[in-house]
Amino acid sequence: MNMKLTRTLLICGTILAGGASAAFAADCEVQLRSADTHPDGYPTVEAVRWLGTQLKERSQGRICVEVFPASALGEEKDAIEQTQFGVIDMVRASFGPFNNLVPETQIVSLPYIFRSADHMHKVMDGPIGDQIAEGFAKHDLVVLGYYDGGARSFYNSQKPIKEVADLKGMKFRVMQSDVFVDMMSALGANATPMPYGEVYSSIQTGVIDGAENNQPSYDTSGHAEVAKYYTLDEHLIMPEVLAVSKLSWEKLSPEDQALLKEVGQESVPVMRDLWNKKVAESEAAVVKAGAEITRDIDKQPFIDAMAPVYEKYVATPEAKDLVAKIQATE
Ligand code: GTR
Repeated sequence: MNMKLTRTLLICGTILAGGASAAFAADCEVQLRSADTHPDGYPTVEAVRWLGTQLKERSQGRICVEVFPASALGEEKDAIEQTQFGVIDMVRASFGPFNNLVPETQIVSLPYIFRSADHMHKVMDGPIGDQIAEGFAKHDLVVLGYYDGGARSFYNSQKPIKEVADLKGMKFRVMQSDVFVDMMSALGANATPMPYGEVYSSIQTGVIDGAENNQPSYDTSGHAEVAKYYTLDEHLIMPEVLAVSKLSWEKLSPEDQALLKEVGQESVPVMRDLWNKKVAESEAAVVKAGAEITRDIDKQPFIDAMAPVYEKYVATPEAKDLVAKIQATE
């Protein structure tokens, strides 16, 4: 175990043993702690809180969930590891930081693999989503549901990006995943993988020129303040996941497992509804904060530039078959 993770585990151990547990109702037999990188009010945070309310009600007050927003339990990648170890019970995260750990998440994280959010929902809510859940299970994570992550686009502090050539030589933060490092080099830019919480100051101090994300993240992280050029190239429509630690899952009775799975599934449309509202709100908020949005770009050259990424990640007959199935999903 690396030093940073050990330290995070220790800090979390202290939080969990002390202050946070006081927030749980005394009569809760089972207390589940859920990590999220986003702040209060963000659709993912509020959807898991909704799940907690349902769970408490439907278990007659026996099972409680407390959401720790704003990376209070560590940055996303560390929170995922701690959930695998059972230090944290639940985690809501993007597929990105899972890519290197759970290879089954890679194909659905490829740039431009989905035509729309609706296409992504249809794929993830069907047999392909179930197959990917088996991949998570191999790493001690039980999938409760797949959330929405909108469409990720580039933003930077230097200039409007109108075509692929504009990205040449620029430095962009990506999530800690090889897929996105390869994506950036295919576009002629440089990738700097780093945790979400370091992006604001890295842009501000010029360590990187920009990053990429959906509008709600661009808005709530404050990145729009330091990187005002946002281009709607929508290179990544990718799923997010709400998962439970296998260790926490196994402590539940089969009836409670079924209840948790049920409310987890029910939280999916709740989240997606909150999401659609938030996207509209955030678009207005970033413009108000001074963002300049480049909307009318020709996406085809961006799609074409991804050919080497597809060659690398869609190399086996199984991977090719999966891509064909995704493309054929209506
Ligand atoms: C957001 C996503 C987060 C996190 C973040 C990032 O869109 O919801 O879970 O992955 O992006 O870029 O690190």
